[in-house]
Amino acid sequence: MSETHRYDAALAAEIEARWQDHWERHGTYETPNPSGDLAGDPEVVARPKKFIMDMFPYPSGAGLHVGHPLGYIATDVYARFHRMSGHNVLHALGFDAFGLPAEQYAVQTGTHPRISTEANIRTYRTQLRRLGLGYDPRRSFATIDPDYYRWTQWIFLRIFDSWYDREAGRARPIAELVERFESGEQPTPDGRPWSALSAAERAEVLSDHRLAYASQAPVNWCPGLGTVLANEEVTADGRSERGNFPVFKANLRQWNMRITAYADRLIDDLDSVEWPEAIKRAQRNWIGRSTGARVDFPIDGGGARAGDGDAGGVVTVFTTRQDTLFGATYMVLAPEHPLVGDVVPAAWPEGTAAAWTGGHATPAEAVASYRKQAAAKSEVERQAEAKEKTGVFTGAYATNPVNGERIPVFIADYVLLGYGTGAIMAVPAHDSRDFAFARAFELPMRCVVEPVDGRGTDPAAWDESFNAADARIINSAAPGISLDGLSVPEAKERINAWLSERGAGEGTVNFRLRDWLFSRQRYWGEPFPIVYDEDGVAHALPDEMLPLELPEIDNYAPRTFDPDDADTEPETPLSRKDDWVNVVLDLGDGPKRYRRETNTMPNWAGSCWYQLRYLDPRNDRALVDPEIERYWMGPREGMPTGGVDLYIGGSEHAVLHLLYARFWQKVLFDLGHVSSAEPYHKLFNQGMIQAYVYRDSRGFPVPAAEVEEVGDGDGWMYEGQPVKRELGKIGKSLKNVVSPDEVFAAYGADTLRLYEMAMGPLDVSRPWETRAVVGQFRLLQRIWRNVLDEATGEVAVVEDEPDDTTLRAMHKAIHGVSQDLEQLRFNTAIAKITELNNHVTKVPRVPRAVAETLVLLAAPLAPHIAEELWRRLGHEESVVWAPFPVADQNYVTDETVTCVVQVKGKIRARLEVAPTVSETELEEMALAAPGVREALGGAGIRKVIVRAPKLVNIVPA
Ligand code: ANZ
Repeated sequence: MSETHRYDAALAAEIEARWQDHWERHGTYETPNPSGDLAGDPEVVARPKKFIMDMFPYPSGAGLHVGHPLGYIATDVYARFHRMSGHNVLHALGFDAFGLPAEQYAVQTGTHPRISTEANIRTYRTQLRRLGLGYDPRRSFATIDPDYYRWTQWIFLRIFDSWYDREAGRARPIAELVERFESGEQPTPDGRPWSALSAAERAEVLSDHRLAYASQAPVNWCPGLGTVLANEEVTADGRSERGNFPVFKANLRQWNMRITAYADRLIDDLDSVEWPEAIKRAQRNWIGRSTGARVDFPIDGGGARAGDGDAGGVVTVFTTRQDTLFGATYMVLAPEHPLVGDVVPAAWPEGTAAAWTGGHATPAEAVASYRKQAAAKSEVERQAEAKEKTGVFTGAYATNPVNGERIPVFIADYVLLGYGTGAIMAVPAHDSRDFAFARAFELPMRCVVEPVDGRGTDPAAWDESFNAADARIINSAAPGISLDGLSVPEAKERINAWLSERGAGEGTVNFRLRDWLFSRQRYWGEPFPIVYDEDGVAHALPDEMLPLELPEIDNYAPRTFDPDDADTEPETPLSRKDDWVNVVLDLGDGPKRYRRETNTMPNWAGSCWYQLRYLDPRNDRALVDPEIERYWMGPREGMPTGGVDLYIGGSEHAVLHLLYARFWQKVLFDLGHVSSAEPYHKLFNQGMIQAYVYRDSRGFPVPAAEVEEVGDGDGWMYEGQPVKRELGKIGKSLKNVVSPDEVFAAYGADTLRLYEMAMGPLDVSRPWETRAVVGQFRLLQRIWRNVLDEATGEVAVVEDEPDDTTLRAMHKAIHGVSQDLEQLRFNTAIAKITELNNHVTKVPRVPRAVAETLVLLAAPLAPHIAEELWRRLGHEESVVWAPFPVADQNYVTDETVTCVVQVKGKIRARLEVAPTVSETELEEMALAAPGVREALGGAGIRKVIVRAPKLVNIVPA
């Protein structure tokens, strides 16, 4: 104990350490489950639940800086507030611990990634504990724990062992598909009976349906990292998000997750969750649902296979504007489209314009040369709106199915192979890219939609004007079909019907989303619970063989290559451990030789389901007990798809973690393992804490802590040289790291918590200012002094009732702080506490009721000092479980205000009303006032103008 009883850094440190120990010893933050090994107090279980979660951290070697805990403090305040407001609150934190940094560190130092990762986790735990975060310690885990990744592997196997039934709109066990093949209910692809297929053939058929499947396909190969990457991990300019290495398309056999099967539900269920609109939009755009049609165009090019009558003679396009089919005056295939080779004739058709040939002697030469040119560009470059359109004629012609017109077929790089069908019908009159191309190649245009008046002069506005509900189709009639006069939606419908009748296409929905590439050529990830038999058929390990633990190996490094060498192939670290790879196993049909899968799962796997493990962390029979899952996450009023009540994290995970986790949750939901179809009901993105970066004359950052301010605070010096100041991310590379440990030492954790919450609205980025932290420290000192005598340490409150003004100030604060905490407006809540505290400072002797209220209001934000004062005020029970005060509404509203009622501009009544009176209420009161009735004298009323709460103006008829 300090000698004086002044709230200073030493006293804060002593109080904080003492209560942190106390809370730990007493299991203060342990949350009871309704059943199972964490079952607890039924009275607490019976309360409404709140499951409050952070995006869990990756424990990096550098420990926490002051920017990291912003979200953790926010959820902690929210959780404490709800605990005090009568909820059973689940709040826990685990660690997302597989990942590249530990592996790279291992490669450099030879330290096993588990050792460095676990050391980092210990540092994090110490720092988080020092912040006074109220997590249930029994519910923490790391994704690298074999007890945890056992279930990651188990979920992988459930995904592997299921298929998507489109009719039922959900995943089902693959065994049920096998039954359908066996019974003939579902024909095999080549029509043979299921029993006639070999084991390998069956495996191949099933692989086309499994939600986790291995396939040979073009993938993102990053030689510089030695691994393949998911689309979500590749930047718009075709480089790895991590490390910024070039990424190439390579044809490799890899594991994929059939997330595309869920594309519709992933979009539709966004309507059931409370997420920031920007994140919903990012997901919708990433999934990219387009409703349109596929249309078949027969091609007669005279190429190798064209005209044979097989599929080689038909190119299918995807269009969202099938209503403009009559306006298609040429076709474009992506340069890499596999049918290009088939349609190219031996020689240029007679009369081919020189501009179309690119100066080449034959179509084959022209195509080969253009393909090479296109391969050198990234997708973004190819799609750039402003870019001059290039391309070359293939020498082939297609027939427009709707009017029999022959139209030339081009290849051009503005059409991408990976989208739709990789081929388009070009409608230059209504599509600006086609328009630019047609201009460049002097191709005909036909207007088939009448532009809506006043719009449609600028190609940039075409989309709107030619797509408008009042736009009409013109020039679109042929024998047997006419669209003329129809609106755009009507014409689309008519064409869809016509295409289906003729077998020439159909209405369809296209998605931008691709399946999720799920294997990595790394060591530090979950091993796949998959083995291959001698025919190369993949088998699931039986559940009893889980976890399949990562073996110890000598060399953790994935083989990396010259980052620019596309002609390399990945080599996994696990493949070098022969005795692990080649095994004899009994999978139920006797011992046989198998080869293990040597890829590992991507670092996203562990975070796809961790919300479920907090619920029932030690269950070794199931990933979560169904009753416990339903209790914490099941659907309820206002939450039709269930989920976590509040999830706080950064917005950078919009289409990565947040999309993958939703997908896994939905598969588990379909298979009946969970009752919630969405993992996270309410999502909130916190802003970033930035810090000043100081740069020298060469632009290099200098250590921010050693910079001195000069002049009027608008100049800065480092080692005698002037430096420039800007705001930036906190990090080692910018030399502006502020460690929470420094703040703990100077003021304590309660001050740090208050400061971070007071900096501004939670979702806004804000600059860290070490100098400003003391402001919150002073608030705590004043609260302390209002409760205790600093000289004696004795409680200084009196047992008198507060006077009326104090009661009003108190109840107003209770009311405002409760609302603010509920709405995550922590900064304004602190302002209200400050206001009440200032009021109390002016009261000569502080009544106990106000002092206690002040402590309770501050408890979620500054739990240590609150706990200490609460105890000194004589309470035996922890403040953590004390009821949050409830405002008496009688004191919340200001007494009354005077409302003037006028009739024809003359004052006829004065009413004393509540300031919150509603307009209708006020109108009724005004009309009922005797003076008003007299003035009206039975005349009707023409108009009543109400300006609540102060004025009503009545105009008689
Ligand atoms: C004819 C047409 C007329 C089109 C018109 C648009 C406007 P979203 O909405 O993004 O799905 N398209 C189709 N596949 C393509 C590919 N692989 N590469 C480049 N462009 C492609 O866009 C669908 C539209 O983009 C399709 O509709 C097609 O052009 C083009 F007035 O067909 B449209």
